[in-house]
Amino acid sequence: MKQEYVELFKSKCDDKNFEKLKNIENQKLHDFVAKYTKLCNPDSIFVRTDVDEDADYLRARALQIGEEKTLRTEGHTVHFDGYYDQARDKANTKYLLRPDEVLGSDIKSEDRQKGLKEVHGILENIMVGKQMYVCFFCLGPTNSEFSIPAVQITDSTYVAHSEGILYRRGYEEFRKRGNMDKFFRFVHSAGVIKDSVSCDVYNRRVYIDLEEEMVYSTNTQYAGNTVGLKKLAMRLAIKRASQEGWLTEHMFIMGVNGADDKRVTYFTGSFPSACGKTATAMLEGEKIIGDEIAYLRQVNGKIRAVNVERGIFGIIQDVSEESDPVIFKALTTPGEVIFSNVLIDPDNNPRWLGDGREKPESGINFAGNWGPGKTGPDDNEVLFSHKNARYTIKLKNLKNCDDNLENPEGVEVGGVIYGGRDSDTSVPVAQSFDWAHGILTQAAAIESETTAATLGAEGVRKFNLMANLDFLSIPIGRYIQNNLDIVEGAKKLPLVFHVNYFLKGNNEKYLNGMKDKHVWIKWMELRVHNETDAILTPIGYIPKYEELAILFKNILNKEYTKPQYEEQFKLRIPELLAKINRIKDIYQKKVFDTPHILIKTLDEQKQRLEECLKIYGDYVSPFVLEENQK
Ligand code: SPV
Ligand code: MN
Repeated sequence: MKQEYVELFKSKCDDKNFEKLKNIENQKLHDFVAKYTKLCNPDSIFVRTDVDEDADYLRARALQIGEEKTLRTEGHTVHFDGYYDQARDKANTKYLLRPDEVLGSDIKSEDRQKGLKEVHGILENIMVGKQMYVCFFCLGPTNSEFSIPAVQITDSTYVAHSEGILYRRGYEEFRKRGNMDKFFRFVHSAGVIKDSVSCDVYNRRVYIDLEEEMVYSTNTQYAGNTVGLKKLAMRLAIKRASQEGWLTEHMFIMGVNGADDKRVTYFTGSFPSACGKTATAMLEGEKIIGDEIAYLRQVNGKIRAVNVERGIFGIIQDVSEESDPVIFKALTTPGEVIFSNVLIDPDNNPRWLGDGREKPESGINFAGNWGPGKTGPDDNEVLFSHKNARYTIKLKNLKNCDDNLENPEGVEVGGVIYGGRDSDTSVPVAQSFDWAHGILTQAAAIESETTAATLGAEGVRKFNLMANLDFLSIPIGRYIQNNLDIVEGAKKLPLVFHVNYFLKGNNEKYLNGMKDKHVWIKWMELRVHNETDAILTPIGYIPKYEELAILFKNILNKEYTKPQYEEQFKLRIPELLAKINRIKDIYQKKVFDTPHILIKTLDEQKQRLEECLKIYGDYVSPFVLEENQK
């Protein structure tokens, strides 16, 4: 270590923390920590290694300084984000690009020099009076070709504590790799804190420097903006994956048991925020590996995936004993859980929207003391718990956690699922003709009605290919091409499925129950093993009534009627055509590097639908299509 750094670090660290830094022999790391120590100017530095004692220190410190508070159940704590800091800040999240770099108009960017200057200005002396935490993690399982080491600097105990739950420890990985050059770096400061929350929202920035594989985040605490290893690392990993020929996806990974419980088939699934992604990965009786981000590689002719994380930062709205028994149990029994932006009732228990219990009358939430009719500083009504309230837990504390979570080789992917919030167009489940058809007509065409997971209006239909648009760090066309290329030369390809849990009838009521997704996934599992027939339609294969009726009976003990099936699975051709036109319009007008095959494939689908319309009319019963195939 340079003598200059020895003096600097010794002036901020006690002996133990100094040794921890010194014991990593990596010049680039020391340069990084030194630079931000000088710039941010904390009072002291704590270094998080892989020992439990360090994790315990951060949790205790969060309680000590008030960024978290204890709740009634042992191990449970609560953190509040500021009133205006309840979700990802898309407007202030930008890529720093050189003048000759272009990502496309859908991806926010800023001139690199200008952005670096601005954010370094904001960071100057930002940690005066605070402690700085230097934390080492590993994205993906350790000791794996998927592993990416990462270091986080933050002055937030909540961020450091959350990260410790969500990510694998990486200090030894850094020590082992010595003078490596490639690791992700994150600098975060919550900035000025009042009543334990960030309050300088005008200087909230999330700037991503792809060239240096580094992200800056200031004046925010909300995890989606601050926990470097989550959505910020995802952006860096998308770029790195593109350069190296693998994929970073906004996907869960789950194992689905076969009917005789002798086989497990792994699925990955991409859904925009708050569209049932975690609820799918958590289906009772199945196995979860991850609910959020996956790395995928082709290995020996097969597609394999790992969970980048080892925990869940999940939306807590509508989590009840009835709807999500596994999570509900974890959230109501002792164990390490951080709740954020829920209501704390007078008994010091957390309460959230749709928890299946009687509505609370009073408590404390992100807006202060709460009671019915409460309004916030912007005069909007404040619900007792925020719609984007979250919980943070370790996967291994769940009884359905799959043994392969830490498998350095990941799991073989049998099927890939794409979903969105769509009230009037797509059937509940369909299988694409093949990989390219799925990627181009389903994955690249995801639209979803917006939710509370990002700041801004809700319920607006937004294009969101692979549920990854918010995180793309490469041009859209390039990203689609990478998704096509990953299976090139593969011996066994995953099947591609599309689901829609949000289809509504004429009366605006959902056509499906929350649990029906379990039937769809068991159908997909059978399809992967070629054990069930399907109906060929212009958009792909859909299930047959008889098969679903059996699955509904076996899995949910429910009668599934022909009229229900017909209403859910009828092809809504005018809506399907309108969607193709919307998607084509985006790819032709807004995306500068659309692969030719995309338009061609959409046109073919359009033609099939138009022919179908000519024969059968606007709305086509699945029974009619089936009959015609005989
Ligand atoms: C999402 O919005 O997709 C999330 C939460 O998973 S966040 O970490 O905010 O991105
Ligand atoms: Mn997500």
